Amino acid sequence: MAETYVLQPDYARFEDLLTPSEIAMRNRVRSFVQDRIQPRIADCWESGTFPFDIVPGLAALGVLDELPPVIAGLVAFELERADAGVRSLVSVHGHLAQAAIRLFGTPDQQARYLHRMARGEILGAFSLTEPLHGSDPSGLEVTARPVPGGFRLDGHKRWATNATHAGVTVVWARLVGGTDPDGAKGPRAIRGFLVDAGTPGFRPMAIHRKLSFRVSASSEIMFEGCFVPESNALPGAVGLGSALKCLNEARFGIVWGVAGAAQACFEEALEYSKSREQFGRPIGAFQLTQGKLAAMYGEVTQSMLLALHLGRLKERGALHHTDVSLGKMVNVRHALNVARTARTVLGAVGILDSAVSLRHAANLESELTYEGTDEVHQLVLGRKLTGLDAFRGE
Ligand code: TGC
Repeated sequence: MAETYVLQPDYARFEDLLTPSEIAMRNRVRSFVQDRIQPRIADCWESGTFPFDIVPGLAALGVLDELPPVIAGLVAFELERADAGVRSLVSVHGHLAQAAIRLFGTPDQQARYLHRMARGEILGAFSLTEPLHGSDPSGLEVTARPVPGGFRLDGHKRWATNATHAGVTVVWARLVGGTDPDGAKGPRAIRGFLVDAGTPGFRPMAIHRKLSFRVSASSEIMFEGCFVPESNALPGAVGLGSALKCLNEARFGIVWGVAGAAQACFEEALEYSKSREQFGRPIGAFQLTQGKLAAMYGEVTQSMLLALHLGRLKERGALHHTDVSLGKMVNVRHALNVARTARTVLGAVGILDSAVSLRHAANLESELTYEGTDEVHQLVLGRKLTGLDAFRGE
């Protein structure tokens, strides 16, 4: 009789495409996630809280500092295998807040913030979205009015991850008044500012009762006469394009992160299909289940390969923001398919918090929407393919 053997999924020998140092970093992060995060993630989800005591451990791993693109991607992948909220904390801190300071800050600002952020002494947040301005941030209404020595910020922001716990928040506001010819209406009127925790008139508040991203400090922020000194205005952060440059970095992290979530769901379903018996056989022996497993395996593998390809382009400085839109749109769709399918393999067990797939599916519903909705990325690609702008009908 032929020997029966089971191959571990190797995702088209994905690991062969990584360097030894990339594999070493991935393994270190995977161990940390398995030991320090996985055992408590269901409780964090249930209580709707982020386990902030892991931040020093994340800093010790080096993941709160700038990393080469593929390593940063692998880190996002491993963190989101645990939960998108964990990956988001690191993405917002690094890809958005640190990136803004690195790209647009003065040497003094970089010296004041970046080292402390890399060591996890302070967290970063990033605040662009407002209650009335999500997909179209060009209309944002939070104002920055020049006053002696700096600016006064007023208005209302929403959906800023980490803001309730951040030492510094990068805030995008509309310059009004003053003598600056770019003020108020011009395309260069949107500016970036660094707002320190505890600044009078800066009031971040937690958003509660979420059905997704429960392990994430989603925040709303009120600005009421919030004084920001001139030394905290980011001189290079001029115009919406500056904010969008930072979003590219975060979207790149999502391309990788959601592939990690998809892999976690697929592997959960695969294991379960081998042990769960119905009609006298493991459910993995049924053709319908094998069809689901094969389809999930294909989607996970495609996602990983696309993420890696974009990462290698980024290393060469050849990644265009429309490539990131492609990756974000495709990989979130794959991951949602995989998470939902995995839940069907798990049956009723799949609705308990001891299983991961439905939690990932709930998070992926947010990821379909944030950092550019699926629809925004479709239209970015449509504009690239046709040369016609569906956003503004020009
Ligand atoms: P558009 O005319 O296309 O562009 C204005 C300027 O920006 C440039 N640009 C980009 N640059 C870098 N990366 C990108 N992805 C870019 N997209 C556009 C563009 O070249 C232009 O530059 P310039 O020099 O010619 O002026 O702008 P538009 O107003 O037509 O809008 C285009 C659109 C819809 C694609 C853009 O507005 C968009 O991406 N909207 C989605 C916004 C979004 O993703 N929001 C989510 C933010 S997440 C959040 O706020 C929470 S923070 C994260 C957290 O805490 O979880």
